[in-house]
Amino acid sequence: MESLMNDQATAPAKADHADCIFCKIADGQIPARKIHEDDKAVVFHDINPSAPVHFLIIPKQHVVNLYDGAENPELLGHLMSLCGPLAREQGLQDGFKVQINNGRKGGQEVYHLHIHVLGSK
Ligand code: IU
Repeated sequence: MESLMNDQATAPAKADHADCIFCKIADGQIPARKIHEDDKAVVFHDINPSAPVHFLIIPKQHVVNLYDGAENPELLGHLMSLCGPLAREQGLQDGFKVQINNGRKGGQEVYHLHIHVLGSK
């Protein structure tokens, strides 16, 4: 457990998120192809898609990953609840994949929590 928790040390400190690109997408400073926005979340098409449909669900508040996100299960539930309806809206009626990369060994490149939703029509 401790070694897993230590993985978060490779992420920028929570207070250091002024340069976080997903915070900038969330607040509109950087443009993205948004498909949904509400008071807690923003959803946009991945800039470098790995599937015909590939979008990212992010919290508006800066959450690093699922280590950090454990503090806010309600927010995690909200983000997850968006997957199905938005997948359907994007034409993925017959199924889709969900992926969350966490920390250095989890392949996380952007240290602002995001849920990948992937599929083909
Ligand atoms: P990862 O889970 O942190 O490994 O994935 C980051 C994803 O964010 C990756 O699929 C990028 O293509 C995507 N992305 C983006 O959509 N827009 C951006 O401005 C940046 C990364 I930087």
